[in-house]
Amino acid sequence: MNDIRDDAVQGFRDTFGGEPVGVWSAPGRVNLIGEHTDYNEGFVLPFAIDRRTVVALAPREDRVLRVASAFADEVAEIDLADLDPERLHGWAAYPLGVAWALGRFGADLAAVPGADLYIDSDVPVGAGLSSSAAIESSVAVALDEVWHLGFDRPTLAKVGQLAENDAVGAPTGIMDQSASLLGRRDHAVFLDCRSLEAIVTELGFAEAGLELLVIDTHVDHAHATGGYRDRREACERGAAALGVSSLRDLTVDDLDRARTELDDVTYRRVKHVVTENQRVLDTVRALRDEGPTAIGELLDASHRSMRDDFEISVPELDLAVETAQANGALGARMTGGGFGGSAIALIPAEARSRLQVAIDGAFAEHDYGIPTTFVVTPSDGARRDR
Ligand code: GAF
Repeated sequence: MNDIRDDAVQGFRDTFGGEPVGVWSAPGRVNLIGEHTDYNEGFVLPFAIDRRTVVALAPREDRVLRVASAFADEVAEIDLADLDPERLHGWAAYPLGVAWALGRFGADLAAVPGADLYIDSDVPVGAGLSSSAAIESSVAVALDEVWHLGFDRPTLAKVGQLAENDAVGAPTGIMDQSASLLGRRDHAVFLDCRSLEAIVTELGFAEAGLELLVIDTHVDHAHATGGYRDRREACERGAAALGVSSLRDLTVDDLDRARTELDDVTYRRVKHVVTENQRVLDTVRALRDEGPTAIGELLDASHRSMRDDFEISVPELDLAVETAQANGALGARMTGGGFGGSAIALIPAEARSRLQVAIDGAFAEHDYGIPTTFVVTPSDGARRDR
């Protein structure tokens, strides 16, 4: 099998000539639980996966940034002095947006050299596994090092988020970049999105004979527009109507009052976030006290909440979840922003092939496109590889 780092180096040579000075990489993520809680200053529990985006980079003599990738035909080029969200378009807005955002966080972009970057990735795009955060995080650690900036990981996560919000135009939270930068092998990142305190939490899937199966439905999702933005606005509306600065300030004990004070739709959006925060805390406690076999029902409840209250699931995700649950999964839920993308199922390792057959069969029966199913393992976050 090809090593994606070799591919990136070869791509660099073919595109720019010469050799990169180094290769950096950052993973995609799966969110185990805690959905649409990050921008409500709540709790999330994602983990970095064994699919990575790789950046081969060399500084230049001049002040030009050039980015090329295996998944785009053109080489994007811009002078460092011209970096501005207005001028960044297409996929290049992710890496170049990071360069711009580093400047917004205090890097002196007038004092750094230009660079050539070649990007390759085996994080599936559009699967809800944060291929975008993987680009942002890999570019962030690479530029941070070659430009001698010395930002810590939580700051680089904010840099990636700013690039995504302002250069790409997607109003997303801090979860994905945090998972990609802070992930650790066999661990999840328990993040308090208000304080940004992160605790790496042992998962112990392998010791318990479990695997985490991803079911990529291939239903397209996009965060820049539509439902994601709408849900975020509903949460802000709900918080304002209930007199709190964010939904983080509410607990399940506040839901009776919320029901009487909010319209039905806003109430259900609020209810999802408030109960989901509690489920994250319960999952962390269950992992610690009983191990991963104890978290299945929490995953199932999270999915029901997203399907019925937050209304961000789609029939294909529901089918993936139900089929997994009916065929031996301990628990299953959609993961990520919703409206498409992937579901995850926590399964006994020996059930994997039976489950894959069952899922393919169910999708064929419904005339849905056959999903891609694969196992992911909790992996290390962004790093320099060479
Ligand atoms: C997307 C966003 F990028 C995250 O910030 C988060 O809000 C997630 O959807 C939903 O939990 O991945």
